[in-house]
Amino acid sequence: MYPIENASRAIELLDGLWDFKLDHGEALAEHWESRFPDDAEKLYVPASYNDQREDPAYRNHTGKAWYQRFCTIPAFYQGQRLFLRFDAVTHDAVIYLNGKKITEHRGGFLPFEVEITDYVSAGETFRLTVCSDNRIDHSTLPVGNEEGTAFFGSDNAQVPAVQAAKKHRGTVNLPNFDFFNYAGIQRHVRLYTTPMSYIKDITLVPDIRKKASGHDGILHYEIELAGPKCTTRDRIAEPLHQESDIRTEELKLNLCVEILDADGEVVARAVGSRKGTLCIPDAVLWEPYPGTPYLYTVRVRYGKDEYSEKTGIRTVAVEGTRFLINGKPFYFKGFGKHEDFYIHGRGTDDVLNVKDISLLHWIGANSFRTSHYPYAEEMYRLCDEEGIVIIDETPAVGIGAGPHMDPYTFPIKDYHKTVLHDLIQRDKNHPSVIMWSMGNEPDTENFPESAYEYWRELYAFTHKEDPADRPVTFVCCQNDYTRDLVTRTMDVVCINRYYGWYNLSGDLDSAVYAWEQELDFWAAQGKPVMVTEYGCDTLPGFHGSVAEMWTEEFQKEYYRRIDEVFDTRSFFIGEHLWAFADFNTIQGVYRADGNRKGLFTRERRPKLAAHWLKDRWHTIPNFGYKSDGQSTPVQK
Ligand code: GCB
Repeated sequence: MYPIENASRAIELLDGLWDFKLDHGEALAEHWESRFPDDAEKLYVPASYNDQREDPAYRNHTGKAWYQRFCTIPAFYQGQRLFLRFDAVTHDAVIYLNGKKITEHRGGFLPFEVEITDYVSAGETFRLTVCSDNRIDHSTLPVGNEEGTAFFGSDNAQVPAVQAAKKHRGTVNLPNFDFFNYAGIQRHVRLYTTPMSYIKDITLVPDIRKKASGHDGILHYEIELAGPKCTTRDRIAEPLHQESDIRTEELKLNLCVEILDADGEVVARAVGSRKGTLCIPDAVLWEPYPGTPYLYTVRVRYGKDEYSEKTGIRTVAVEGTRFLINGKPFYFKGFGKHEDFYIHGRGTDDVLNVKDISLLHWIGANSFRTSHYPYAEEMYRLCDEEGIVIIDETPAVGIGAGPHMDPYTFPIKDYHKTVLHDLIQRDKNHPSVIMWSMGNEPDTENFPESAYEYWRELYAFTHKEDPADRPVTFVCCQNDYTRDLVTRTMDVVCINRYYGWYNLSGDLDSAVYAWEQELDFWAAQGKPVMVTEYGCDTLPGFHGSVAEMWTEEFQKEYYRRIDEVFDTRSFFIGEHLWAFADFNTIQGVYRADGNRKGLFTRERRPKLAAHWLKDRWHTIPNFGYKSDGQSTPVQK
């Protein structure tokens, strides 16, 4: 659960300056976990380390990087449980406390925590050491290229990068994805407390029950408790009135679940049961902005512990070719995004999040996809409040690294399941999260049967894992869609297409033709279809009287022409442009200071097309757009 502070829980934020040193292979022998090198430098946490110093070694580092700081446990934490929580260390992490390894974690975009109550005492100062590792290969998510991939051509052996890679478990550490491989302690580190008996997890599943006039809100809840059983001495102070749903005398005295409305009034309450259903009469629903993203607070009290979580009452479903929120057909307007900004790279940035949501409102967007990894939890909390809808994506980008790479041979399926499990566990209670994306642009064309087996298994797994059973998808790469067997079986067909840019470059008549052809194919599949990426690199300030590639005029024309096609298809349920803002990538011949497909620059200035888009999107409603026909194929 996201750490919170209240009368029963405290948090020490361990952000700030840490000692830092890149490891070129010496750390193990020199035992940096016990004795940090004297020549360590200072670096800020949370942030990627890559751009914090004027040293190419920082920017291009492959391998381990070490952090250290001292922390003091306040004496008045005596008698509490102590946890260390890392919101994300990219990609892998090993954590040491006073030189002793206490936990490790694989994957750079999801939180992990470790209880340290038995390792330290209140009032004590301890040394916290973190070893992060940014190496990527076929066993990691996101996927890295390995020696033997087509990356270097046929004669790889003498390539310096490959030689260097030999030192690093054989990987060349070049991303098989198009964003800079930022690394380090990129999100908050916290020390937090709970009482000895505590609330470990809360699962909330909303529903709506129609009645003669209006509807009631339904909230199914399940609470996981941990620690020694509470005794009557721990009983919560306020008297409990509702006697129904009481399983045992013990719990009756010690467990209480309440729903509070936005004014803080209790509108539903249950006592004594870890699992149950609460009804909110005439509930106000959570609706995407400019509707009201109304939030209720679920307050759980157990003995001396208390935890509050905000959530919304809303439903999500796919019906025929429609995507329904609260039973109404929703049209996605938005972007694929990145966590990316100057200097701190992928580091948590709440100010930037607020700014980005404000820009989404400004331009009339209602949604985004967390391409290509789960974002910091603060962003989801903000979207709950601001009514922005999220397609929540795992870091499974780059599976299938070329025509000779059968995705089934990638040693990641079990790990991919773990990531899906952890993602759902982290984000399951957010009303803003309305669909899971299992990954981005795997190869589904060269080995269609293998791809089918791989993704269908994960699809079933994801549905089973989500207590709210949201729609599940993955995002399909530009390919021969007639060969692809699996995309058509997803709840929503999500396609990335670059007609007019990477293919049919600059030729918008042909791009429109290609879209029409392809949409005729998808129309026959009877599924809701949306575009999750389409776009063109655009240099701000670069203009032309003729709309040619790279100019601001071309970007506007590209979207204007293609959107006209989307508007004629009733099964087409949304447009996510690529990308929200320009972002940093590995250097390369296709990239001029990163990827420039943003509708906003990296510093968040709108490009010309953004103004055009603003006019378009403010006339397209969230609900009921093209609501005439639904599952009828090809309504041109
Ligand atoms: C894609 C990828 C995205 C890239 C984009 C591009 O298909 O999903 O990560 O940045 O193309 O601009 O090439």
